[in-house]
Amino acid sequence: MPKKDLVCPRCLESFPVPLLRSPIGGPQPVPVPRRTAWQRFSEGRWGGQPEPGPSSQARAAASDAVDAVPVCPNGHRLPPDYATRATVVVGVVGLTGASKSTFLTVLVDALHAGALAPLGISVELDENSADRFERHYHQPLLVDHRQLPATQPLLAQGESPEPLTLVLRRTMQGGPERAMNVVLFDASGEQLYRKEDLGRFGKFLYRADAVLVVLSPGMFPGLQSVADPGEAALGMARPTQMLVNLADLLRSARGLRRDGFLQGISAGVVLSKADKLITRPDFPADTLRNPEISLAALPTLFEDVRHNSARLVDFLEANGGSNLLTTLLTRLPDPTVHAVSATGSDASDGAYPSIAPVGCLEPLLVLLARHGFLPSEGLDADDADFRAAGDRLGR
Ligand SMILES: Nc1nc2c(ncn2[C@@H]2O[C@H](COP(=O)(O)OP(=O)(O)OP(=O)(O)O)[C@@H](O)[C@H]2O)c(=O)[nH]1
Ligand SMILES: [Mg+2]
Ligand SMILES: [Zn+2]
Repeated sequence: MPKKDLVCPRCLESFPVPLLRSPIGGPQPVPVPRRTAWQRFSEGRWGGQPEPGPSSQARAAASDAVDAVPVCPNGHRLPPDYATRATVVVGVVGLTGASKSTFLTVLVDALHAGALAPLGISVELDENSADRFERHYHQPLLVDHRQLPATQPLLAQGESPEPLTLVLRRTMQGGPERAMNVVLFDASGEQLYRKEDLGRFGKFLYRADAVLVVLSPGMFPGLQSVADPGEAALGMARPTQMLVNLADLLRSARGLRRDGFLQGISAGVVLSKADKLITRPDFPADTLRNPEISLAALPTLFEDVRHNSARLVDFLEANGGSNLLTTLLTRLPDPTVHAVSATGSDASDGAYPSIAPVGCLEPLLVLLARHGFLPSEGLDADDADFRAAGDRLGR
């Protein structure tokens, strides 16, 4: 299999090898051999001793090369060691006002605060993302408790959605450390609906290894009593068209036919703002939860995910979402549906009294399992059937 291209965590451009930018010159596309650890060690120790071999000019050039920074073709500096880790690019998609930015904010905040520590996973935000995350997401929502503004659409050519990059590190007991880049990007809703905008935005979705589709309950005909202003008027045709466009785009990016299997792509569905649904008698309220997280409990957690996902599909179908759900389930690879509340409650007058996220981690845990970063036992129907059979046999 050909080696996967790298992807820039700033502009999502993909490229085979990083360019090297010297601190004094422009990009230099030829990789320059680095000095060995031994050379650096010995020079520092016995500096001033002219080494036999390269001229002083050649040494100066080599020294520039050491200081050269790896960059993408657009000149964005790559985070340290970025190219040595596998990267999963996650597109968070959904119509305007679905809760994409709000969900992303509480998710990244929880990860950064150590939510995956019980699984032996540490999470770091790369330097550039950390700054943007603080100013545009964390401070307004989680410190000031204000509603986030609508995400700006990408208008100009060359603009990119400015993703947030996380580095996940997992230390297996006694085993080698494994690390992965997770690049999350937030999409302005309207650009996933209109065909001409999808062309511009599609450039980024082309590169997605995972999609998290965020659906607001208010757009389902049976759930209009919980709609936010403007939501109920959207109707079901738009979100359905958005999913058809998205599925077509993911396939055409991989040269697949319309019904081709999307190998290596994972899909999760977030039923957002589920705090507004818990008082409805037909809503399976226990699907909105913060489950205990541990390696030992993961298989059970994933079995619950599958079970709850089926119940949420039934709930949404009964509330007028049949076409949309059919589109989702037939065009995206094996999606799981999750009840999520990013804030725990509605905002009033633009502010939240408090913020208590529920269910935000679950879609990410499934994503990590689908991309091989966590064991996936329990996620596939076969696993569960096998276990059930084992239980019946008294094993
Ligand atoms: N009750 C409740 N309301 C929420 C929740 N998450 C978001 N909302 C509401 O939905 C609004 C829109 O959320 P955003 O996160 O800005 O939506 P978005 O998908 O990023 O929208 P665009 O940027 O326009 O594409 C928020 O301002 C809140 O009023 C939630 O978990 N519970
Ligand atoms: Mg937004
Ligand atoms: Zn770039």
